[in-house]
Order: sequence, then structure tokens, then C-alpha cells
Amino acid sequence: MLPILLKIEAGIAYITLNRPDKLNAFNREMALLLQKTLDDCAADESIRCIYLTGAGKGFCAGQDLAEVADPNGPGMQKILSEHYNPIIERIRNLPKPVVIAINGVAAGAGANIAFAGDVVVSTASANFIQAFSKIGLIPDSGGSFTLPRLIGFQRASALMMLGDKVAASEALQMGMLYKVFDENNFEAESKKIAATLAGMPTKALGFIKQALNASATNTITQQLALEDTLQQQAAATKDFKEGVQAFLEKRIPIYQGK
Ligand code: T3D
Repeated sequence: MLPILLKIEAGIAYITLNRPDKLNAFNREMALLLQKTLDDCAADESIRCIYLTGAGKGFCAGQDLAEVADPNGPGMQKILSEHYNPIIERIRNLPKPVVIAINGVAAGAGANIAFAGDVVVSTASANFIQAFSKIGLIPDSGGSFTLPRLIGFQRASALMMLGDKVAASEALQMGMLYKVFDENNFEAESKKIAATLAGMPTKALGFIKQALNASATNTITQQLALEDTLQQQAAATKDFKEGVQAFLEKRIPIYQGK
């Protein structure tokens, strides 16, 4: 059974974390295959949106702890530098939107990978755990960067130290998520978001992502300069011409992601 499934349909790459009996906890095979799959999605021009979810009842329980305890396992240093850090870098630097559809519990690295997405939604029964401190670790996979920016320093600090379980409704209210859907609508609604994004001006979405990434550390002056540069690039795309033309002709634009 492959630990990562990929289905491409109508410009969307549906990626599924697929170790359901372990709540999709990451082992090395799964981490490396996810990286390769994201690279393939970046290279394939026909893919205009990535949709990442988990198989079974969980989204992802973070690092496979059996692999950590295995003396023949990859070891702590490789786990961060070769597994999680490259995954986060790929999600954030992919010039296409990444929808994270959280179908169940998201713990440890599983939660922080989810928060790296561009549009992050969950089912109402999902919950979120910064599980690291409970086993004597610190938040990784970008969590110590992302979480305080999403929910504020105080809440991030408390959640990272206490490792409390946060229900989807509370996570939404705190700002960890964009939307929460009830069980019956979750799949259809989250896929609808992916379909919308796949029909949008892909290059502009990539530039938005670049601007947001930089905004975390830029000064206002640097950010204004970056907006200027990226706006010139956006204005040079075919999709921008189509957007303006369609507006003037009072019709729906047809974007090609070019
Ligand atoms: O070197 C490094 O480790 C650095 C990298 C760190 C990155 C990290 O992600 S550290 C954090 C690792 N994750 C955790 O500590 C979470 C561990 N899991 C849990 O606390 C619980 O499973 C959950 C709260 C997430 C869910 O609880 P529950 O009751 O819904 O499910 P369960 O019964 O605990 O789990 C179901 C099965 O999945 C079970 O297997 P079994 O007994 O039926 O054969 C359980 O052992 C397995 N499982 C769940 N999480 C992991 C796991 N197996 C391996 N690793 C896991 N992380």
C-alpha cells in the first residue's frame, strides 16, 4: 500500500496521506514520497491546485513514534532536515494554491503541516494537538513560526506548552482555520474550494503566496517594493489580460493559469 496517493482530475492534484491504521503518522517513506509528489505537482503545468487530506478517520498524527524508537530508523537529525523541513518549504514555495482538508485529528507535525497550507479547512469533528511537549519535544515543521502568527503569541505559547487538544470550532475561532464544515458537507465543500482555485489566475495566486511568505519578516518598505515587483509580473500574464477583457465585455473570464 503506497503511503501517499495521488489522483489528478480537472487541474487538481488530490493527495492523500495513506497510513490510516496509524492515523497517517509520517515515516520516512511517506515523507519522501510526499516531497516527490509535491515536486511532480509543481512541475506539471496542468495542475493548478493541490488538495491534501488524510485517509480514514485522522488527518495526520505527526511523526511515527515507532520509527523514532527504532535504532535502525532515520534518527532525529534526518527526520527534521530530510522529512519535515523540505515538506514545509515545498508547500510554502509551490507557486500554486494548496488546500488542506483536515478530515480528523491533526497532531504534532501533522498539525503544523496543515497550518502551512494556503486555504485550511476542517471537518467539525477534527481536533488539533501540539503534541510535542507531551513527549519532551518542541514544535517543529514550522509550528513555532506559523502558530503565533495565526493565533497570537499567548495562545500559541499555552498550546505549545500544555499540548491541549483543540476542537475544530475553537480552532476556527482562534484563527487556525479558514472554515469548518459539518461531516456531511466537508468533502464536497472542501473540494469546491479546490475547484474554484483551479479555475483562477494561477500565476497571480502564486505571487500572492510569495508576498504573504515575505510579509512575515519584511518591513513595510520592503513589502511595498515586493508588491510592486510582483504586480508587474502579474500584469504581464495572459490571465490578467483575460480578466480585464472579460470585465469589459461583461462575460465570465476563462483563465488558463498562464
Ligand atoms: O524525531 C522526531 O520525532 C522529531 C519529529 C517530531 C514530529 C512530531 O510529530 S512529534 C509528535 C508525534 N505525535 C504524537 O505524539 C501523537 C501521538 N498520537 C496520539 O497522541 C494519539 O494517537 C492521537 C491523540 C493523535 C489520537 O488518539 P486516538 O485515541 O484517536 O487514536 P489512537 O488509538 O491513539 O491511535 C490509533 C492508532 O494509530 C494506534 O495504533 P494501534 O494501537 O491501533 O495499532 C496508535 O498507536 C497509532 N498512532 C497514533 N499516532 C501515532 C501512531 N503510531 C505511531 N506514531 C504516531 N504518532
